[in-house]
Formats: sequence, C-alpha cells, structure tokens
Amino acid sequence: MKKTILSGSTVTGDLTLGNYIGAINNWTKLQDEYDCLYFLADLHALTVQQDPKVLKERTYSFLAQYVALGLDPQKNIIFAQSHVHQHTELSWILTCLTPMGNLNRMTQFKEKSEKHSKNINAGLFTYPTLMAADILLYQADKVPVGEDQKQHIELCRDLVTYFSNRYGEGILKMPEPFIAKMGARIMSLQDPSKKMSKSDENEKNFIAVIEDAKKIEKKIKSATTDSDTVIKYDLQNKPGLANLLTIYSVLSGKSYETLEKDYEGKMYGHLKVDLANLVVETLAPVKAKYDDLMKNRDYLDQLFKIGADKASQRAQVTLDKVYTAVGLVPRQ
Ligand code: ATP
Ligand code: LTN
Repeated sequence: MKKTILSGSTVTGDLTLGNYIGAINNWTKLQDEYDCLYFLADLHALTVQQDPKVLKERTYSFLAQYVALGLDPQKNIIFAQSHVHQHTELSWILTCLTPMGNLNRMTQFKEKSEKHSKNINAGLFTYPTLMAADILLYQADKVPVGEDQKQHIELCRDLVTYFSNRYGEGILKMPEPFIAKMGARIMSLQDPSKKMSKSDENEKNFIAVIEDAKKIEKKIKSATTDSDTVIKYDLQNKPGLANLLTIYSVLSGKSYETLEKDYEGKMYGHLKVDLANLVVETLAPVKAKYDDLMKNRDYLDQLFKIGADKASQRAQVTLDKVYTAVGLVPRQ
C-alpha cells in the first residue's frame, strides 16, 4: 500500500517562486511514489477579505498553475476544498476539541491579525482546525509544507491525540510534517528577513510563477544584497545573497560550494544575471502551459469534477467513522 500525502495552498495572490521551491516542486517529485491529494484552499482564503469575482477567477487560475507546474491530474487527486463538504463538517468536530490556548499560540494568527487589523474574524483564529480537518479526512501519512506551516501541523497532531484519548485509537491517523531540507523558507527579495509571500502588497518582494520574463529579470537584479563583493553562502551576514544562492542551488541542482567556486572573483551582478536567466528558463514553459489551460475552462471544470468526486468518496469514509465515534445518530 502506498502512503498518503496531502497538501494545499490558500487561494490568494499568485503562486510564487517560494511556493514552488518550498512546496509544489516537492509535490511533483512525490506523485509516483505516493498516493497524493493536492487541493486549493479556497475556504481558507475567506479568512481574509476577498472580492468574490477575484476569488472565483483565482481558483481557476490556481488549478491551471498547479497543473502547469507539473502536478499530473491522472496521478494525483486535485480538487477545491469547498467542493468537498466533509472538510467543514470535520472541522466543526475538531473545533469543539481545540483548546483556545492552543490557537492563541499560533504565530500565523498573530502575524495575520496584525496585517489585517480591521478584519480579525473568528475564521482567522480557527484556521488551523480547518487545516487539521483537511489532513485528517484523508488519513494522510505525510504533509509536505514549507517551514511556516510546521506549527499548524503540530496542532493537528495534538488534535489527533486529544481525539484518540476521548473517542478511541485508530480513527484518525497521526500525520507527519514533511519539510524539504533546502528551500523550505525562501525569503522576500527586498527584505530577506521575512519570507516570500504571495499576498505581499509590494510585488517587488516576490516572483510569481506566471510572471513575464522582463519583470523576473528586473526583480532579481534589484534584489537586496549587501555591500561586500565576495560570493559566499553566509546566512547570518549576507541573508539576501544567501537567499539568491538557495534559489540558484535548488533550481540548478548545484551545491553552494560549487556555486561559490563558479563565482570566485565574479561580482554579484554576474550572479544575478545568471540567476535571472535560470529562473526565466525554468518558468517559461510553466507560463506557456498555464496560458493554454486558462483558455480551456471546460477542461478545468472537468478536472474540478473528477477531483471532487474522488476526494469526497474518501473523505466520507473518515467522516462516518468520526460521527459514529462522537455519538451522532447516523442519518437514515
Ligand atoms: P500567503 O501570503 O497568502 O499567506 P503564502 O505565500 O505563505 O501565502 P501559502 O498558501 O500559505 O502561501 O503556502 C502554500 C505552500 O507554500 C505551503 O506549503 C507553504 O509552507 C509554502 N510556502 C509559502 N511561502 C513559502 C516560502 N517563502 N518559502 C518556502 N515555502 C513557502
Ligand atoms: N495553511 C496552508 C494551506 C493549507 C494546507 C492545508 C497545507 C490549508 N490546509 C492542509 C497542508 C495541509 C498554507 O500553506 N497557508
């Protein structure tokens, strides 16, 4: 039996190089070896204010971006969270098991409530219980995510323990986070002290995976580095350069040492030009495939339907077990 992998990303902004390197690039490597489910967290997107038209367009766009980035709809179950009603149902059961104190500790909640100080809604606070439902419905063994999501997965694991203590072992599987050794935290291009985020207001901070070549070049050339000239991976003292070297290393498969040797005696400018070319080369076929897919709405709708049908079937098995365990009368 193959192990089950599940992951998703919130439907906000456009997927960035950070999402690609920290998450989706790893997802595509897993699709042959594991039973994989990847979804679009459209319900999670509602925890911050959304324009309904934009959210709808973006959900199609994200599906096209997933497929263009190499997620094969034949090999993986790809679906929208809101198409599988079991997510919100399990989320409620878990919400009733979650101590407020556990949610209060979540750094993402603290960060997002500072950023959206006029809209600190209850959904933003209970976000991790919906995320736990996403994972537990499919009895996922591993959850590939970037570093920033580790805390939410720890909370999900705590919920499995609370649930098992109260209602019995073996109903919900304990998941493991699966965090890549390299590239799990790609930093903002202008401010390498914070992570690259697709909902950043300053678009110079990120590169979208469907961005055009000219913009990519410009953004990499203007990325913040330091006033030194030696090309060396030094996270402490040269965080901007270290970030560029990480992107370079993941995309080229070359180690930091090899890159340092290749650029001995060269300037930061050389590295930036080469890196910009590499990023453009990597993303050009993605953009072409994406543009093609976006012209074919019917095909995207078909993918949504296939994904939702497959995911629902599996989700219902777990939900039935959970409802029975907690003492709800089965619907006749
Ligand atoms: P937002 O800015 O809307 O919060 P985000 O860019 O953080 O979005 P998510 O939807 O939260 O993106 O994340 C999707 C996946 O990408 C998650 O697994 C997350 O850990 C990973 N990820 C996000 N940003 C980065 C980054 N800068 N480096 C590496 N991985 C990342
Ligand atoms: N919160 C995640 C997106 C997400 C997710 C999940 C990731 C929602 N549900 C379940 C893995 C498993 C984020 O990256 N912001």
